[in-house]
Amino acid sequence: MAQTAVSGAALSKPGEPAPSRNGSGPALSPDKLIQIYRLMYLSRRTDDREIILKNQQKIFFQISGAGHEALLVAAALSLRSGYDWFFPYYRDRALSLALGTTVEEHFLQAVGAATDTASGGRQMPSHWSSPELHIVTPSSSTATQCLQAVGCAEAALYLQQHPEAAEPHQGDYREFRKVDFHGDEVVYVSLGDGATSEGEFWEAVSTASNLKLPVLFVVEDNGYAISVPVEVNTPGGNISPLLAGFPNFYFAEVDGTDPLACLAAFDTAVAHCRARLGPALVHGHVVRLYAHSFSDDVRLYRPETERQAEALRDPIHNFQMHLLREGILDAEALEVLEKEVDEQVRQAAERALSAPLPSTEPAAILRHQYSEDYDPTRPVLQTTPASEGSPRTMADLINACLHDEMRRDSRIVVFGEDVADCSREEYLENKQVKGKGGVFKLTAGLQCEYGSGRAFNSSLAEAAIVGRAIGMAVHGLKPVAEIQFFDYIWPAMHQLRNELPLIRWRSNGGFAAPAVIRVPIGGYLTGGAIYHSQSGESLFTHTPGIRVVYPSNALDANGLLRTAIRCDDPVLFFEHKRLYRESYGRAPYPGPDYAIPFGKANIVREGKHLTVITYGAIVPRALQAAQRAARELGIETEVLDLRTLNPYDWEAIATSVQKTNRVLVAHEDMISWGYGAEIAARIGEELFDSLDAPVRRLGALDTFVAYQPALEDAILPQPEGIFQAIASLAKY
Ligand SMILES: Cc1ncc(C[n+]2csc(CCOP(=O)(O)OP(=O)(O)O)c2C)c(N)n1
Ligand SMILES: [Mg+2]
Repeated sequence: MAQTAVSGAALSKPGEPAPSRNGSGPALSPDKLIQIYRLMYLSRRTDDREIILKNQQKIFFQISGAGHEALLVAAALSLRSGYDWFFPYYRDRALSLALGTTVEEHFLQAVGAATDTASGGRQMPSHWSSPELHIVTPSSSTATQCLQAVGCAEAALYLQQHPEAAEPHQGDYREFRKVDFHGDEVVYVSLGDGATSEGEFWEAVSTASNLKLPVLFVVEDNGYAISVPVEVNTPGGNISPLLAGFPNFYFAEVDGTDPLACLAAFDTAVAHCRARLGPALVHGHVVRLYAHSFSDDVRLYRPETERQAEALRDPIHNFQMHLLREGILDAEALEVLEKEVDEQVRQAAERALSAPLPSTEPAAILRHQYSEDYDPTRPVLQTTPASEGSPRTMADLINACLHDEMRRDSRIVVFGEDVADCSREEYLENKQVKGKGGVFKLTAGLQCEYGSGRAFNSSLAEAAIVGRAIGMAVHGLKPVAEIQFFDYIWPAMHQLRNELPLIRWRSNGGFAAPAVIRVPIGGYLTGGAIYHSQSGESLFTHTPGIRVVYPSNALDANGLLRTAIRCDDPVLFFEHKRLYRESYGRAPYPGPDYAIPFGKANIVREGKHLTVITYGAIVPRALQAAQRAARELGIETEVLDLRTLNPYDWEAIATSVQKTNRVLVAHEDMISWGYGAEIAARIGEELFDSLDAPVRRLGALDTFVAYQPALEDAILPQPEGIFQAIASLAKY
């Protein structure tokens, strides 16, 4: 049950600044105060040196944390490096340094060195990443990190309740995904005032509140999002009062240029999260002393007067004055400290400038796109089906695979919209209801068997489903999430395009997010219409870093889902809705270890006159057309079911085309820019000498699927059309 809301009562209310340490908190030692100043100054000098390097064209991008230092040093000092988890914003240089990244590492990323520990020259500067320090590789997308932090915090709670899940295991992804958990870790995530307008921020706050997750949100409010002032982004110009209604939170609004006030707020916020009372949000009012980035000219939208007023709030200058005034440092000691830091920064920059650059060999560039440890295409993964009992549908065998794998691997959690049997557990316990288990019933019984902690309903928020899955996977779990319909995958597109497939590559192998996202897809539903019939797989095969699987029958679905779950890469697993309960392609239960390697096509019909390359719901339709072509025209068609679209089985394609010399690539998705375009182009390029006819393609009309069944029939490819294409190709 939700606990009573914890607002900022313990320290401050939204809209009111937290009291400074100077007033109420325990006094900090002089050493601590000097440490704070040193870190703040180090951060500023690192920015200043980067700006010089950018002016000299020795680095290629610069974005500074100038003005944010006090807030971020305080945050870092309240948390535990390498113990808590961090999803920082690009302004968080001071946090990153305070957690233990080195100035040299900052410069190595700025020059794009091979030895850039965060990304090997792949990510811009100020995108820190460190597996040891638990600084999770960031993208440049504003606010995507919030949902990932939420997922990471969910994993922290899950592991607290299921410590056995952390145990190592040989033979699947677990061999390579060590789980590092403590039971009371806190997850830090920060963002700017502008980024709070992103829906993903609100999805994250909402989920963290609802699930009482140990997430510490930090809003670094510098009053601008590039040139857009805060009142344009935030109704009323202040995010704190807008957030105040979320239950379970600890809120604090602080002067983010005062490190001591910040420290007091963070100490309480972190304690709230660590005690598992819920999330916290610290809203710090900071200043952006430089332009948004090096490419921005602040004079175009901020008058001199405003900039001068802001300069008076420079946290470095003001804290320096504080230390002098309080007698913590005298002018001489201050000069010594600053000289030391200046020299440290100068030397670090010099070393970074002579660092080796990354290899430009394609193999080196492509490294870490996928797991180097676990190859899901290995032929040895293929096992023989046990074939127990009577034939069962694709829906049955996917459900059976989920049951088997959850039994075998306690790191698996299943979630999505409506996937639970029943969120109100008491209805199940009192046997008042049977339970739903998915709109297609693919997840039926999982909650009843494995508990509500392992199979549960998400909120209706697709970005959150995928973003949370990423955060869980980063912290070692194996999320098997569901997007209810492919047609509604789009809110998650940001996470699916810019995040999930990139975690490993952009961190140069430092992090991985081997989540499985199951997605019912496709049409032929008679009345499915525009929003329950969509295809669009090529949008995802065009995104490197994510495996794309698309089975056409029950046995393949079972074996491929098992490989998807056991492998160490993120997988998009498409399930054709029309095939779920089709009589075509049913199979007996193949046993709990049946698996099929990725990238291995299946010849579902042998033939010598031409080849049809296809997948999904076109497989049974192509078979129907091939049988008719044999019967009526004596044409023997070979039908190749690709089964996985990334990777795909080029060897099988080449072998078949070299045998038949004629090829039709057929799919359900629209013809233009579809998956077949790539396959056809490659055949034209590499197998031209084997062809006796132009490569043909067949797909849906270039439009969405209409509701009226006659229109649906006319829009989607039908066996008749495939038959005609076969006949004309054979004649060519
Ligand atoms: C999703 C997304 N949209 C747009 C951008 C381009 N962009 C980069 S930073 C930025 C402004 C961010 O402002 P704020 O969140 O206030 O952070 P600040 O830069 O002020 O620290 C924008 C629009 C982006 N990186 N990501
Ligand atoms: Mg801002």
